[in-house]
Amino acid sequence: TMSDKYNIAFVLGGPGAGKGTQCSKIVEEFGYVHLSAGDLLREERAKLGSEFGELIEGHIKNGTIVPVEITCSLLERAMKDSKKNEFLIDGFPRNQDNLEGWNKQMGDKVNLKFVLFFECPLNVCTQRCLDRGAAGSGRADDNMESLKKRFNTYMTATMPIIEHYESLDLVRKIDATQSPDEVFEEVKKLFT
Ligand code: UP5
Ligand code: MG
Repeated sequence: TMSDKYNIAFVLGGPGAGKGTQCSKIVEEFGYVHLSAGDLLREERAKLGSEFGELIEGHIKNGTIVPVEITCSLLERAMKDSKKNEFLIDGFPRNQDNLEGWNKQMGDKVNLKFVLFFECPLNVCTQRCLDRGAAGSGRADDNMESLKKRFNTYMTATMPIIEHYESLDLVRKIDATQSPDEVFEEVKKLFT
């Protein structure tokens, strides 16, 4: 039955579209567990003696995508450790390698409810990330040089994944240009 599987929603959208911000609101109101693949990778990178630290750092600075074996294992471990059953998986899957690796490792263990897609134009996303960098985010990729690369990866590698899920009628598209509260009004409708 469905009930012995994890219920998940993937959360996608460009860099700075507001995935993390909206996930926090969903957690508050609907009690999902939020797992940001980027946050898990940054945590893993920061671990003393992590064998993947340098590899992760390189990918994040260049806006390229970490091999799926690493990301998928971090996600599965976090899911197990949480002892919960409902997850928002934020910022994943981002390319074909991610999609195939996930399906192979997790396909039988999850029920994918939908893919929440935050649509936000490049200029708005860029400004949000630059503002966050200027405010001291400490993120190695909140600078113009990394942002150009993040966007390039998003357009060439991640959009095809969104299109794949669109063809399965699983994408729920949200205009992410309004204020966080206004965006959340739209998000809520999908969870109630
Ligand atoms: N903000 C948010 N919503 C706003 C709104 N409605 N109006 C005005 N401002 C708004 O928001 C970004 C900023 O904008 C914040 O300052 C926020 O206050 C403001 P946030 O909610 O953080 O947006 P988010 O979409 O989560 O942006 P993030 O920068 O996290 O997106 P990315 O997708 O670029 O970053 P992520 O952490 O997912 O990935 C980083 C890198 O990790 C990738 O480039 C890649 O190298 C690597 N990675 C992998 O290799 N594999 C993975 O599976 C995942 C990541
Ligand atoms: Mg994020």
